[in-house]
Amino acid sequence: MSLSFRSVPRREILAGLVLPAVPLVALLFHALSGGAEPLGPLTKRDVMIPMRDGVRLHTEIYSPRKSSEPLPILFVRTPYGTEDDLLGNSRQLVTYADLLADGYIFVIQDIRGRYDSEGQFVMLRPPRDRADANAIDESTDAYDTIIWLLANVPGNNGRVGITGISYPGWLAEMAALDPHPAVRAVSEQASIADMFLGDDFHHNGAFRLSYGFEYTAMLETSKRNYDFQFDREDTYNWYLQLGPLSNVDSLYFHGKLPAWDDFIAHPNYDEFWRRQSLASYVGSPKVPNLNVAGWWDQEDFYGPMEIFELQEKQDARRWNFLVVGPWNHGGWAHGDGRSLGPVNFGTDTGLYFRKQIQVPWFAYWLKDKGQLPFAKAETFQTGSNRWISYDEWPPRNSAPRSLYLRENGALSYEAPATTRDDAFDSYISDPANPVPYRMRPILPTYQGPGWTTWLLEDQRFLEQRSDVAKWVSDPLAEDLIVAGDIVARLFASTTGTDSDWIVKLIDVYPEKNPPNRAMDGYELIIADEVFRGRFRTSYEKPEPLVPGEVAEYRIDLHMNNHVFLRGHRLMVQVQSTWFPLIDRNPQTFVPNIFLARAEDYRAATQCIYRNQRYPSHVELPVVPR
Ligand code: PG9
Repeated sequence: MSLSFRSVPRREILAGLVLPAVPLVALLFHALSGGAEPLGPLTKRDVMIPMRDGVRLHTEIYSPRKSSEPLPILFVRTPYGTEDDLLGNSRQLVTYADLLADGYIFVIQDIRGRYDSEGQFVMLRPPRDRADANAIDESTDAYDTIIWLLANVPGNNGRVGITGISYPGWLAEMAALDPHPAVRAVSEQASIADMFLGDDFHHNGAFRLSYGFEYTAMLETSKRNYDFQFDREDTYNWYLQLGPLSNVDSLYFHGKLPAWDDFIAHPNYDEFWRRQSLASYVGSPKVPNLNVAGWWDQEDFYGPMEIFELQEKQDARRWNFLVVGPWNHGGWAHGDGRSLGPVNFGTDTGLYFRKQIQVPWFAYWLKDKGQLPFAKAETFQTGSNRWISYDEWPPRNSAPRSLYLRENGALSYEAPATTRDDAFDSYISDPANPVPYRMRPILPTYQGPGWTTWLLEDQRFLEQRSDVAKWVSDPLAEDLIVAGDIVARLFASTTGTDSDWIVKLIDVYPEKNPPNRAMDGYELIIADEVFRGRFRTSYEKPEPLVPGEVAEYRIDLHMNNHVFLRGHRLMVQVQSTWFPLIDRNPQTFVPNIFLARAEDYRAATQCIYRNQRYPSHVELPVVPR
């Protein structure tokens, strides 16, 4: 027998009316639960739950019919709809199949203003003003829902776990800021933490054009997801022909999409971004929190790492946990996780996470069962391809070691000795011909597999570009283990008055790679980031760069856990466009790039220095062997 579903039509609180079991989903569950059916079919209820201000939120409740004991509630909130299949059951049941097979009442809810919920949607609604007793936010909506669930869902054990991936992960984190006492565990997974500094909309102040544009259109055109209709296949061309960013509103959005209006109104790190940033709210965890991230997350890697770090500063109760695996955005939630793009990890990382980490972790807090699966952090070390459990993250035993950009395209542990002013490499960055961030054609973000694996694309596709500078090490004589924060220190000048700097740290496979010939000579990104030069001294008050003057840029390439294997080489690439992932920097300082004119976009000559005074390098957190 298998877990199966009984479906009821969507209406306000329906009692008793139960349709026949749904065979398709039942079969799927049968497979996912290994054929066991401890809990019988699930009953679905579709309800509208009133919040404190009278707004009602559409909520689906799936309860096992055969449990011998009261069960905890697993609660997910979402702006993307409950994703009902043709038979009316949420596809999210499959995402959480391993957990549900362990025995939970599953609840999924449309947030305010989305899909079948009432009220108004606000993109990443900031926490309420506590001085206003009538104010609401995502935290109060979670709280009010839980009050209702505890009173109205039979068979619950009085405990609630909240989880979600990405926007739903952020919603879980918001619920955890001010949790209802019944919330005993939260797992934010790929939550955003700061949309100006590191997540979907900007990185270090550089605007993520394709994502920012397409996501805003998707969420704010209608209550239901909407796909912007491009008139051609390759969006690289579309975005280039768009011209300056100001054309977005004049040609397409016409001031009707609030999130886009906010991008224009807040080009710098002001109160708007600070109010939204989790750094303003997250401190000591109020409930146990399992933070989950993927090394190749193309959307929100910064968020979960930042939340873990913020909570780690005040974690006296040891309620702060971290799991990072070799995944793209949300990749831990489906499939076996044995490979990503062309990279094979030799083990089922996704299954391991779902069965060996997520299930026991929630069972420990919500059912008083078993043991915690690890103490503080468990991260997958790529290269050696194994899970490592840590009492502390980043690990204490790593120490920074500098890898210098040198003459003739070399990378070396030895700092440059030359004092020559002309010891630099240079390239021309032309906004009229920006470097594509992945191989073209670049389909719309959510179309095809391109977006979800672009971070793993072979960087040799850029070989012919003269505007990508690169430096390569000799083949490694022994394995190089890197665990912790990787930081680039770039000394650079431009002939313009503003500039972007993109740095990539790449693992170069041997020309002949016998374990997997498909990876011969492959150039795999391990760490990367963009920095918008105008914010060099302050994100609040950008300043023009002085043409020709060398400036230092500290660019955090973020945490990692990777072994560069013997025989591999390291490569650093630097470029100034990454299009249309990042909007083109005009390279002429203007107060607000969203209002730049076509004539502000100009080519500039970029110089990356490598002498005694300006020793550009990358700091690697090296673990002794
Ligand atoms: N990366 C998506 C997102 C999260 C939060 C705000 C905006 C976008 C997501 O996958 O949900």
